[in-house]
Amino acid sequence: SQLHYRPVKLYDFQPPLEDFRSAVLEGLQRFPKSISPQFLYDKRGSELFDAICTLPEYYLTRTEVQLLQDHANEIATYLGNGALVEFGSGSSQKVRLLLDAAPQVQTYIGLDISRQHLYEACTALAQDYPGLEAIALCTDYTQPLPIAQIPELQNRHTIGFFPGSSIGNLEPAEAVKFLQNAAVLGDLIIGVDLKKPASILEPAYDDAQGISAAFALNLLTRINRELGADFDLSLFTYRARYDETFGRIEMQIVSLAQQTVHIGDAKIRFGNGETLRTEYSYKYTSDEFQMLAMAAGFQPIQVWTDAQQLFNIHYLKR
Ligand code: AVI
Repeated sequence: SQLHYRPVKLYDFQPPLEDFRSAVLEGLQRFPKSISPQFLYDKRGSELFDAICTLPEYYLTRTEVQLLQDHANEIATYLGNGALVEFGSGSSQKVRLLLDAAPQVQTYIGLDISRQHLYEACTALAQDYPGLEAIALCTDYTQPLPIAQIPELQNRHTIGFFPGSSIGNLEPAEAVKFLQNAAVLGDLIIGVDLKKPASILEPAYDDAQGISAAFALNLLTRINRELGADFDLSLFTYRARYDETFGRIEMQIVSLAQQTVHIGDAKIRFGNGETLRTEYSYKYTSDEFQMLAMAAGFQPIQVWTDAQQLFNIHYLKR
């Protein structure tokens, strides 16, 4: 059959399995235990995250999508004909709202750690936008970008797009580092979840259907499968709490017993009630986030907010 779209080019800088093993062992030997949220996104994890985005309690996605819809034309005027670079592109759904409003954009580069999910999403995008050059860049976006190895990123006008408030999963110092890396490319359109009462935030991260819990606990399933571990999923539970002092949700897996888990040759002990942090999700007021952006060398020039003051989209000029 005839190809009706340009094939997607894949640049694969996916970190090796060894990095997963050492990160898991290192994180489980720490106190308190913690593992970086990037490892939540295996195939199943990416699917569960997509399910979270449609939950009634998880207001973030629908609010941001509405903001993008309401302001697409204005945002498009900022885009010009630059290449769009999306950080943590996942299913590449939100960027469609920008592409619809900015048909002059000819190149899309999706950046994500989850290779298969990324490639499928970029292919679907290429099929739906036949004129578009879609490029899949599998990499850890918290690290400096391998720009020297990607001709499509060199000597051209690019605009970053970082929706979903994923910046909130980085600690503030890491967030500044990320922003400094992103500024190497150009301006940035970034979604940021606002501070709000715990009564709204906590259900968003611990929903009635238990999808948020399944998303976190899937990390243990992944460790069992990929690293040959023996986590007993019935002996762990999930918890999400808003810490107002730090302005962050803390997501944890909690051990329901004193127990020892094996990962290959390593033995990891858990006390009864001991926690393993899977994620922080920092929340920022508009002013707080703009300070952070300025610390990274950006100049905040526009911010869009919904009527309920739930979510911000910032336009940052480099
Ligand atoms: C991807 N990131 C912005 C989500 C958040 O809201 O912090 C991750 C998430 N984890 C559980 N629910 C959502």
